[in-house]
Amino acid sequence: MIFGTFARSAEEELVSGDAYLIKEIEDGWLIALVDGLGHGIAAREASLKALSIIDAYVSEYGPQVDLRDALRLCHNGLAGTRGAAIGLCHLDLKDCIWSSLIVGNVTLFVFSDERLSPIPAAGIVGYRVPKIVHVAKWPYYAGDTLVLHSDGVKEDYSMDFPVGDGGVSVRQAAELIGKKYGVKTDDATIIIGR
Ligand SMILES: [Mn+2]
Repeated sequence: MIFGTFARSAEEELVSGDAYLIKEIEDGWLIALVDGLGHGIAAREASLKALSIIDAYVSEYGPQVDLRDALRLCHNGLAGTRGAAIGLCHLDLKDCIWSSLIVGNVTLFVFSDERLSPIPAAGIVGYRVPKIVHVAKWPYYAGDTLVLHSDGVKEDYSMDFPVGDGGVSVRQAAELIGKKYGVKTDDATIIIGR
């Protein structure tokens, strides 16, 4: 997989309350996007804390990651912070399976044969998350394109340009969408992988 990203803070802020991680692990990838509640320094504090928890967990477990365990660790670790929306995605290239878990306003979709978009669970990591959070799983096919973005990027767009072979690069695609659909009043982050 090759990834492209676009990230910028809300117009009136110097730092972004969004944070992301794209980590190559044995036989796959772990991609995480965290949107700390609100924006500014307190939001950034929450998102960076979540990110360091996820990074440490994934570094330890590698391909054996359990997204529910990662969520539980974040939920406990974020107590006392603003809290955050979190999107976690694991691509297992050995068994060719995507897994994802999302709590709050983070959007994930994968362009495969069709457009797949797992439904996020309601909640704020650090405050309240449902007892059981669904982990979506579906097959990976070579050429699948992943798009993961925070709610600072408007959802009402279609990806009306080709990515990859003969089209724009994932980096260009992330920048195009981020600039065109980014909301000025919120931190905007988008990750595209293919
Ligand atoms: Mn946001």
